[in-house]
Amino acid sequence: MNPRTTRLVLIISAFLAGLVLCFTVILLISGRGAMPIATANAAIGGPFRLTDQNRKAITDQDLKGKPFLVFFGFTHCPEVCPTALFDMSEIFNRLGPDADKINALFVTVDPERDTPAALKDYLSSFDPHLIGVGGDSDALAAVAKAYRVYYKKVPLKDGDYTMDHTAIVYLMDKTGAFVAPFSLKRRPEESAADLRRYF
Ligand SMILES: [Cu+2]
Repeated sequence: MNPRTTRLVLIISAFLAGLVLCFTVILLISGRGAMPIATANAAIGGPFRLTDQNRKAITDQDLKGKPFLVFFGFTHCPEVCPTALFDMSEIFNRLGPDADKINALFVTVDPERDTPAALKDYLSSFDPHLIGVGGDSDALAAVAKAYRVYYKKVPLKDGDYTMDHTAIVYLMDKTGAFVAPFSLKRRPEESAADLRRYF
């Protein structure tokens, strides 16, 4: 090959190599975008067996047929939990009679202090659709693991303690499958409209 042909061949090969690289990157990106999310969805939630604020057993099977929200927290929480429960109450208020088409669980990560009676008393300040849920430490550990929730007891100076915990509201569909984290940082009307899509 003369130098000119060699140069041309090199340029064409470089172009083709670039094209292949480009397609590979596109495939990788689209693959990356779709698969891990689907895997993550499948990994959040699942069967559980807990007790509600009226000391009645509640399982994932009881929730089938309606979408539900799940939030983990504790009644002694200074700010995050009461704010989230207040926001959820506002959404239920906007849903009106449709609030019966959805469930919302407040799962305590502090079973030591949050007895069913304590949960019931605490939730009386919020919308009655909120279900307070608890269980022994094993049942709690299992449900927290299923929802990828972190919680930890943190001692305070005065001998008291507080709880660190994940503060994500999970939206689950009527089959119990994870949809997405549910944002409370918007107007309650918007949140209510978003929920109606899953009835
Ligand atoms: Cu909290």
